[in-house]
Amino acid sequence: MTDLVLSLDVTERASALRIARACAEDVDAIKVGYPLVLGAGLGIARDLADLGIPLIADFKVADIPNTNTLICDQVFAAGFSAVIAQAFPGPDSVVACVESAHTHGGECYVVAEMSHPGALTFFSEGVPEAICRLVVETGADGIIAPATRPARIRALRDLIGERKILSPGVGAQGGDPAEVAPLVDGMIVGRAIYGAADPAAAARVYAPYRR
Ligand code: NUP
Repeated sequence: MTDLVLSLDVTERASALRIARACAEDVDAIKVGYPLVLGAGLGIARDLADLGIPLIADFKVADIPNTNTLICDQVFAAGFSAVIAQAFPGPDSVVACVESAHTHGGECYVVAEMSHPGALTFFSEGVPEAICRLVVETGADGIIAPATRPARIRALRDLIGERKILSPGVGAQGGDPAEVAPLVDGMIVGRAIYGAADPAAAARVYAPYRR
């Protein structure tokens, strides 16, 4: 039904590689963000990419267009195949990420609505819907939408057509995989897998929901 994306938010290179190798058969992609890159260095991306698993850069890129281009070019040169950007800097900033991604044969996802409780302070009152329109206009490949609010995933799906939805919030944040998996293209799971005593076994819990 959906891809399983492991959010690898550990901070040590050895742990990251051990968990990634253990889970390689049981996940479809690995998402890497600031915790791991700041802890282990950007070279961790090449090490993980060499395992043959697609890598998503969760840097929530949110700057002026020129800086976004510089950031995304580094992301794709490092071995990532997708990048996550924020929409609030505006369409030209998102276009910079999309163009860099597509130039490198990669993808760009845009955060439409975040999964934590406080997200509703600003991701509300039509903002996620406006972001979805921006995603269509800019040619981005998909959105990040909250597994903690399946009704919102359904609402945003109607606005983005064939574009993809990656959804964090299953597991530690309380999202229910049985409810979320049929609604999304990728379910992002972090602590419930990498924090388990046996990460591979924890990843296999999600096997019934994978396509
Ligand atoms: O809205 C978002 N919610 C979220 O949790 C957007 C995200 N990118 N994330 C990320 O997904 C978060 O930073 C973490 O890396 C992962 C979820 O991890 P966990 O709650 O499953 O441990």
